[in-house]
Amino acid sequence: MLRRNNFLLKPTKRRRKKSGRTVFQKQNFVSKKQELPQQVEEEDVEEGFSLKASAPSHTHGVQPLGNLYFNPSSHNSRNTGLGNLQTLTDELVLEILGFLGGTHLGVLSNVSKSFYVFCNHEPLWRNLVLENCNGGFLYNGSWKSTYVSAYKPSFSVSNLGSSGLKVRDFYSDYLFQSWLCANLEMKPEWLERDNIQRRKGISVDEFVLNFEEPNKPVLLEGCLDNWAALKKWDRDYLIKICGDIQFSVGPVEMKLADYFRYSDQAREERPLYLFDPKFGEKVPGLGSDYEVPVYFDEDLFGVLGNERPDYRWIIIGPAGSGSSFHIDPNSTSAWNAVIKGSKKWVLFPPEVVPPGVHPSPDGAEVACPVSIIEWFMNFYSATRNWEKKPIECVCKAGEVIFVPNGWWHLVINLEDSIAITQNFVSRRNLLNVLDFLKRPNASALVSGTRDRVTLYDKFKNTIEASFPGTIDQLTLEAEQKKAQRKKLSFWESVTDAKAGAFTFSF
Ligand SMILES: O=C(O)CCC(=O)C(=O)O
Repeated sequence: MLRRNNFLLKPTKRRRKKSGRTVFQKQNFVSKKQELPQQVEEEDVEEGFSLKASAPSHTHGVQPLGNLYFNPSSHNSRNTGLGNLQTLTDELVLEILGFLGGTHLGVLSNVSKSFYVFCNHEPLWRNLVLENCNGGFLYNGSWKSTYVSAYKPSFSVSNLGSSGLKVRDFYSDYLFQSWLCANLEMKPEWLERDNIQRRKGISVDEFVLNFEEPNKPVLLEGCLDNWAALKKWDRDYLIKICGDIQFSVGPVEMKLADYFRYSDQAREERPLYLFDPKFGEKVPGLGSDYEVPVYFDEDLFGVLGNERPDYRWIIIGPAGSGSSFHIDPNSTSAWNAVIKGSKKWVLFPPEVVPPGVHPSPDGAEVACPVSIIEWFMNFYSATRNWEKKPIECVCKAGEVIFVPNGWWHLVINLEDSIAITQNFVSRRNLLNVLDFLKRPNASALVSGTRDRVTLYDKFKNTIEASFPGTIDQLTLEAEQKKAQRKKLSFWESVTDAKAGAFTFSF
């Protein structure tokens, strides 16, 4: 994960700038619940960012580093309060504090204003809770107060977390950006572009010909109309049917009621996301409330029965939660159906790596911005002038998006959302999947199964036994297509050369 050290909110046309450093005044960020300060001019508001209605009015007083230049004394209490540690970057200070337990963090927060701010950094307390409580926590307005009420129940938690002290003259881009990303509304211009193809009532053949075969995304409307889930799945129903069953939520397991308690209150940059691949086995009633849309009926991994890699997930999360850029596992394609809420999608074709995303050469790891909102702030506008623009849309309840194999995608929930997604292998991507499974670094690449290395042989042999001759037939067809493409590009090259020669001789 990358976090930009310098504050990189786009300073486009912003006039308050000194000494080349980006300057942000908190007044430029307009909270719905806050009155606009008098001195904020209208253009600033239009070009600026809006804060969520629920955003706390300050983050212990932390200001972006550029604002230091407005301070006549040039005094940064971040440094004075850290003593000899002031030469360390903010990330390093936080990394060191991450080794401490809750008691020591609490004690250290009393040493100076600076330690107060650092030691109250919510992600430190989040880690402590997630490492120690393993899902047995009841979220209590902030991570610090959740920790304290779980481990120091005799303490009063009313003065903890975001309602704490406000420190003067503390400047840090890192801490400011972390607060900003947790509290920023999606800008309307990030949601405007809607260039995905939409279809309603098309036949399976049309879907295969126009979208699956050419590996293009499409948004399908009206194909969930018979899903019971669409009518039944509200919060009360889900809590009732799921009872005490625990679901995967990031690194922990949680009961649904406890997760909703968390997601109702959480205001953070990367909200925990409920993403469970075993929901159908855990609560069979959930599995029977939906059926696979007819376009995705063929799923060849099905030949492996219970030994297939994870393939279906229930996904629940609040506004701001989502999935940062990735390509789906094992070269599968996917569909994602929204049951409640709505999701903003940004997709790039396999040959275009999204800006700000850095896959390792073997594809096993991807470095990307710390959060989805940070990607929008720092990289989204770069795609405006790209020739190969991303495919984008907002997928609403009752709609399904087809995500072809190999496509990069990012998803952010625009409101509390519930969705089902399934990854699948049809004849159109069987050869891709087999190629992927037999890569030399399969043990690092293959996911959702313990059989990372043996999966290739197992899958290939079972397909051959179940559908004899299919792999050979698909291989032959692929070779024929390749030869045809080569022929075409020969004629294209002749035409190009001619055109070039013509231009030259003119
Ligand atoms: O957050 C989501 O709904 C998207 C999930 C996703 O991208 C995936 O399952 O690959």
